[in-house]
Amino acid sequence: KFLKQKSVGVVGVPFSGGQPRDGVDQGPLKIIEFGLLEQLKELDWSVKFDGHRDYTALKPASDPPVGKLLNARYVSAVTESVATAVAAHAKEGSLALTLGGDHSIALGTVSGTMSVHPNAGLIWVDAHADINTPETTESGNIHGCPVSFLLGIAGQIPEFSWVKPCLSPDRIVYIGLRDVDAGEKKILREHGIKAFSMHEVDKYGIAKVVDMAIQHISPNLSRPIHLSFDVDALDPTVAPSTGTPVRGGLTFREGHYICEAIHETGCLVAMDLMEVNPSLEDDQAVFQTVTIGCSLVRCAMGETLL
Ligand code: B3U
Ligand code: MN
Ligand code: MN
Repeated sequence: KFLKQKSVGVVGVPFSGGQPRDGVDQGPLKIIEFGLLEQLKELDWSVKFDGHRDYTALKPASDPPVGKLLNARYVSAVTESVATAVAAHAKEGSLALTLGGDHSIALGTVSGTMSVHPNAGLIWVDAHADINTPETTESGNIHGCPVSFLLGIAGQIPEFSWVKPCLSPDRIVYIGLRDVDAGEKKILREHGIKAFSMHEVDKYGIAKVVDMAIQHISPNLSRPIHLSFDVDALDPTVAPSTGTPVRGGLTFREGHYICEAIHETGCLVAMDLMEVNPSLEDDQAVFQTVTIGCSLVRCAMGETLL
């Protein structure tokens, strides 16, 4: 409906600067290695992939904290480049699929999507709200902050001057939350942001939750949808290899159901798969996490059970 052709532009972002743990930059390489591109071709997508990006040239020689924010200059440069890459795919009428890397990257992906589809709705599937401001963040890790930048509530940070507020509080919805900082809860409340935590998933069931979430950000399927999927939304028993696992997450089927239902809307224009860290846990855990990542993407892009 909002795409010009059944074509996907894949952006591989081997970047970990939005958080302290090494290895999440290897996520996109592992996912591609496991055959995701071939799997998407099987589903009749025409696939464009120019290889993983190399951001070493963007790394500043010195990147001292900006207030509490860590690696601010590096994160800013990388996410600006991601925004350009995603926007280019979107302009051509292709679906933009970004493989991370840590979730700070979504500052770029969502900016890129919104530059072409300015009224798009954002579905953020995550254990965390990632909506800390430079003021409220306790960790200083920017992967906990991208949503505040997108909403324009992060204040003026000169290092991020390229970021334009491109999201309104009524065009984002969360699914899967269970580890939200006190400051973030306050922001969610004050801005009236719709969020389905694991409590609501338990209460209503995943089908009803996804239905309400879609209806909220794309009433009667009137708006394009950007799906930003953090694998830590899944329970650590099904996706163990991620930097900040939190117990009590989405089951294997709940994660897939979200992607299947979003595919059925016909409104998906962009997807992020973030926070797969192949250096955490053992080989079997990495295999589980990478394969579930691939199958979530396939389901969002049209794979069905029957
Ligand atoms: N809210 C905390 C923790 C966190 C956010 N995202 C992840 N962890 N993955 C923070 O650091 O802002
Ligand atoms: Mn996240
Ligand atoms: Mn998370």
